[in-house]
Amino acid sequence: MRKLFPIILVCLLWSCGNESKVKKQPPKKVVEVPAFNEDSAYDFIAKQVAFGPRVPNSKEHEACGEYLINTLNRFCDTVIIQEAALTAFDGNVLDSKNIIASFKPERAKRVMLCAHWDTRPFADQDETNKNTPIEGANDGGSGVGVLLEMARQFSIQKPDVGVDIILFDAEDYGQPNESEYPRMEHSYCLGSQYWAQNLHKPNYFAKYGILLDMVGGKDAVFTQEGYSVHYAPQVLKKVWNIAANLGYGEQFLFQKTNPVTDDHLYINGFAQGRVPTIDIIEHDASSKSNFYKHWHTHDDKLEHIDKNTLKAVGQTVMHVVYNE
Ligand code: AHN
Ligand code: ZN
Repeated sequence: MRKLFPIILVCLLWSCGNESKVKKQPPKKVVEVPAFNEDSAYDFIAKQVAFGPRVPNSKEHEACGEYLINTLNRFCDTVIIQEAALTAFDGNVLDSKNIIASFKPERAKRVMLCAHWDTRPFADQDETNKNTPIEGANDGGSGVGVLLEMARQFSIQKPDVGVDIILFDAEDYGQPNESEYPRMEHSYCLGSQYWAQNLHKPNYFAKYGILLDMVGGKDAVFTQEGYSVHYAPQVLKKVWNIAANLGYGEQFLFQKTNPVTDDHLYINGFAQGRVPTIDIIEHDASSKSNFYKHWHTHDDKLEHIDKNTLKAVGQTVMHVVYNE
């Protein structure tokens, strides 16, 4: 005991010293995060699907665009429409609209949340009717549905940080693998490519961005996609840790997978990474594309949308935003 006493004394003093160090730090504010409503998100997807396929230059696309603008105008402080005529791989000139809806547009500290709202004009991954457009409940509808529900929540309780919700157009008019046209590089993501070269505000800046793509599949899992790991590792860690803390560790896997050419690639590529952006996109190791199993087929339908997946993604991203 006589030998141990000085050691115990040193330990006690050391732990007291540590405690006072901890006390000196400002108390971390606790933010009440509202509950993301997956029924509402689902309804926002159903509403889009009801317009029919949202293929650029179609009347369904036009009508859905008008609905999205009106809805975001109800929830957000400002909505900017970025119109562009974009030439696709087949020579068609697509009348496209990037829809940019903001909360606290004057705030310097901001985050960017995005998805694409157009749907694919072909079902080139299907066995039949490869040349007719898909419904795009998951591919197009789900990301937008989750973001509209988040906008509704933000309108009820405003986050401290400024938020920009960007719905990109002309993402999914990319050249099919079997195509008679000459190969065109960068044929996907035309809307986000345009935005990256023509920012909706000069010198636009956000602390980081989160892209949602195919976030409504049943039993979907989200892995750490290659470009997200490369361009925005800290953002990825933050989001995946929050998901795990909320109990969504089964959906958000700490596993790195191959890079995917998606809107975030072009966002990350502009102006030396002004907005480091991750992609939350389903990874299905058992499908041959490694995407959602109904990807670019006529089975990408509302009936395969799962509210549990919408909830996991929506609640996680809401936690990220409200704690910023
Ligand atoms: C490619 O197919 C090259 N990239 C996937 C981007 C995408 C299409 N996401 C949804 N649809
Ligand atoms: Zn697609």
